Amino acid sequence: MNDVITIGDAMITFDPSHNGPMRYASSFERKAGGAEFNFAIGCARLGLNTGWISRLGNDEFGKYIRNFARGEGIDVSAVELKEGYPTSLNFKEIREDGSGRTFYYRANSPTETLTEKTLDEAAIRNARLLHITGVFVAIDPEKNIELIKRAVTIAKDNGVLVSFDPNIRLKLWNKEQAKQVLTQLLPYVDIILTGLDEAELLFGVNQPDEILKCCKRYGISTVAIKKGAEGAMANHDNEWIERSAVPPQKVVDTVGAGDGFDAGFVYGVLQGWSLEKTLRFANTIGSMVVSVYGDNEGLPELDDVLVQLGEKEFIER
Ligand code: KDG
Repeated sequence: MNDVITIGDAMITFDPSHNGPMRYASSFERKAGGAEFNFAIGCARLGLNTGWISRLGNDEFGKYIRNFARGEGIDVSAVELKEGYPTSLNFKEIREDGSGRTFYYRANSPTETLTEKTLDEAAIRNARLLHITGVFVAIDPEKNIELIKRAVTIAKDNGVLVSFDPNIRLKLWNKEQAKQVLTQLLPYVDIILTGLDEAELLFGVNQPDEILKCCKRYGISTVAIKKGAEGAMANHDNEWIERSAVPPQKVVDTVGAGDGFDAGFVYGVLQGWSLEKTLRFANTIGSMVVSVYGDNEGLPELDDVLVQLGEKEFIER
């Protein structure tokens, strides 16, 4: 039985060897990324039994990603390699402040072969929490919204918590389409992990109390608002808890910080921690991620977070 299950694609991520416009980057390091994939890695490193439902190309890149996930201890029994669908690619541009742009090559995605019929329903039924994000839906909105609706229905019918990060990627779809499609998922969500801009896109409001009201209308019981360098706030039982960000040692690459926060938040929820403790933990992970190049290399193991929080001694040698 897994603690956590997630559904989504992963891509080969090419990280440039130097910062600046990508057209001038002539050498790249081959890595792997993808929002749900990063989340799964984050959970697994914290010690949660984590499963990932996906499809990759039956090619060298697909095999690399599956091996990578397996090496992280992720249950890949619901990951299949598909002939005729190349594993997707993502070239990154990184700017001096650590922010970046992505250039996707994800047409003909292997996840097109992941359908309601081929969904591993038992993997969802047997988990404690299902994590979904808007990225996977955006790859093929018409098909994937039905697939994810099926997944969250199974979760609800079996008492599995549902966490949702809108993860709006405007390179994959436009705002109107994202809103129209993603709001269909909200009635099934228990925990929303969102940026303010994403909440505004979904709900048309941008003040925390207004966002909370909208979430309540959908029956969402826990709301976490991620504010990047300003930290995060969360609400369960009507009380807002706000925590400033943990200042990172340095900011080199901000991609994946939100996925790390999500993994940390879900970890706290599954441990039954207070919102305060959960936020502090999740913020710490977000800050650790931005200090390391790569979409998931900075995701810490549990002990690393505890050292960072001053709850465990760091022994160098
Ligand atoms: O959240 C980080 C991911 O978005 C990144 O690893 C890859 O751009 C990406 C995507 O769309 O999944």
